[in-house]
Amino acid sequence: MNFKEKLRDIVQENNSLLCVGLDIDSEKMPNFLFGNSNDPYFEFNKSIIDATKDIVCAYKLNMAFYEVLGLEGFILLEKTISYIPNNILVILDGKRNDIGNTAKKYAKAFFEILNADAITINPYLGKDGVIPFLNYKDKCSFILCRTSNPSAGDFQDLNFENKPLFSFVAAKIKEWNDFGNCGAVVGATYPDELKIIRKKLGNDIPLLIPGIGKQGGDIAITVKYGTNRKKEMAIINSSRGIIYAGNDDDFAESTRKAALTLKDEINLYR
Ligand code: OMP
Repeated sequence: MNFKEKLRDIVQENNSLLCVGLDIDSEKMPNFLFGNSNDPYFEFNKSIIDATKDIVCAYKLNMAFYEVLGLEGFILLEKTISYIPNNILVILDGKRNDIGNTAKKYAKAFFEILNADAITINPYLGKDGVIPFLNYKDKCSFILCRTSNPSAGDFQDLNFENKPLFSFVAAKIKEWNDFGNCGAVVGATYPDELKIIRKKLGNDIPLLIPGIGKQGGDIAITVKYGTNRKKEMAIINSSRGIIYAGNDDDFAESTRKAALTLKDEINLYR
């Protein structure tokens, strides 16, 4: 089963476009876990997954929060990915890329060694840096198109022939989609840009949309502009706003509540 088939199935099964970001951070996690458990990070991830696995379509693990833990982080990454039920998508967010020969190794590491369903990649090196990822035909590569951060426009909005750079990236994503396995990352914090990109990419390219929750993206507009004609093909991510919803020993219940509220709000506008 390829990525898009798996996405359609889980969106239907859990009736959800919600992706929960497992961006683990000891400064924000419940303190008691560090006193009570000899594997606090895994306990945390396990609790979040158990509490949300019936209401999400994907989990996104941002590599930074695992790499910062060194060897322990890599082991945690593997353990967490293995714990995620097979029907739920695993997105590894590393925003990697390099020359083709090196990109091949990144692609192998993320898709074969860590067994991700999808990854985030940077298009700055052009086509030969992207092809090694796209050669994994059943996986999905979400290509950074218009990011959610305040300085996103420094480069992404630069104008050529009266069009912003991100619209050229969107055109390339469409062009590179020979195997139907390209996706695009577009921040919810820039709805006008989101609208332009969805229109350019059509109905069949999935968007990974972070920027909801802590970064303040509007849910109604995100759903309106980010989904396709069938109100699908958008994976809407929230990390801190969900996983740090509670700090006491009932933190997993708070997380479930926050995830359910967001999932329902997304569905309200579908
Ligand atoms: P919260 O702001 O806590 O919901 O986290 C957002 C997550 O999405 C983090 O892992 C970010 O690194 C990631 N992200 C963005 O916030 N903005 C982007 O434009 C792209 C990403 C990403 O690729 O996921």
